[in-house]
Amino acid sequence: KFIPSKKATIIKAPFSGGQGKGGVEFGPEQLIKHGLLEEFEELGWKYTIADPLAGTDLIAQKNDPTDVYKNCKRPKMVSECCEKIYHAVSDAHAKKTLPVTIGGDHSIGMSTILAFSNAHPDGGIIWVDAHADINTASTTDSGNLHGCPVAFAMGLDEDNWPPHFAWLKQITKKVKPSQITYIGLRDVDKPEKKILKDLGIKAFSMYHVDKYGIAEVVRQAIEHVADGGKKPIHVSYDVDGIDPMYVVATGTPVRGGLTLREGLFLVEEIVNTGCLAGLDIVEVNPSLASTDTHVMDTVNTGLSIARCALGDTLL
Ligand code: HAR
Ligand code: MN
Ligand code: MN
Ligand code: MN
Repeated sequence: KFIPSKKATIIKAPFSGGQGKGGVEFGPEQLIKHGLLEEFEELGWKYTIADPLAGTDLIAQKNDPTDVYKNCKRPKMVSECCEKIYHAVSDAHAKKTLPVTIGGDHSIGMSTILAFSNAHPDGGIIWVDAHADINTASTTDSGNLHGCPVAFAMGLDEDNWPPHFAWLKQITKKVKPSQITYIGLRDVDKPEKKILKDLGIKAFSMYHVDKYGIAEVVRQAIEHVADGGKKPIHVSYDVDGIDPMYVVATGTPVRGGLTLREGLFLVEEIVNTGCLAGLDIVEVNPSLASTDTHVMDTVNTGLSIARCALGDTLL
């Protein structure tokens, strides 16, 4: 409904500055190596590829010891790269294509959901994750900005932002708390719980998935953010939302997550509304598994999410 023809822009975001571990920058090339582009072709999608971080010296920036601000790690790197990704995703929306942003760590979610909500001010965001990623620049304990993208996109605690985020401050239309909901939460920091409560953000944790079942949870999520399927939907998919038994190769695994089928079913249901208008697949880190089988389990999970999002059905 919101993507008039099957046209996509694949945005490569080989970014790892939002957290400390190496390897997540290889997510895009691994997904492409193992068949991402062929999925688009087989399912009848036309695509172009954007590479907004090409030419950026990501290694030097990641290792720059001076890039800190209070507790925040690498704010300059995160800000500069996220600005580039924001523009690439905004371009994809302007061309009426489906932006599919391939991470990289989840800090880039600040860019994708801001670009989405500026392109679709009435749209809704479903954030699939073990984590809420809504720490502010002040509440983050780890200092890893991949734990903060939702807070940045909402403009929370702007007064304490590292100065590098001037471009983001200038974007006046921020993501509204009523525009987003979560599925899969099970590791939420204490200050994040307070933010979710204070702002009245609707969140479906693993408790809700167990209690009501994934079908009811995703129905309620679509109801909440997209009027039951009348408004555009962006899915920001952190693969650690799915249980580590399926997704080993990710930076911050938390047991007790979605089964593989629950994780795919929710995408299928969102696609069935015809409202999918943006997708991120993040936190695939091929360096964090001890066997090739485990790497491929994780890469294949990312590929399956994409396949579901592109409308693959057996019947
Ligand atoms: N809440 C923790 C922090 O702020 C962990 C955040 C972690 N990780 C992610 N994002 N993979 O979902 O550091
Ligand atoms: Mn995340
Ligand atoms: Mn996570
Ligand atoms: Mn700019």
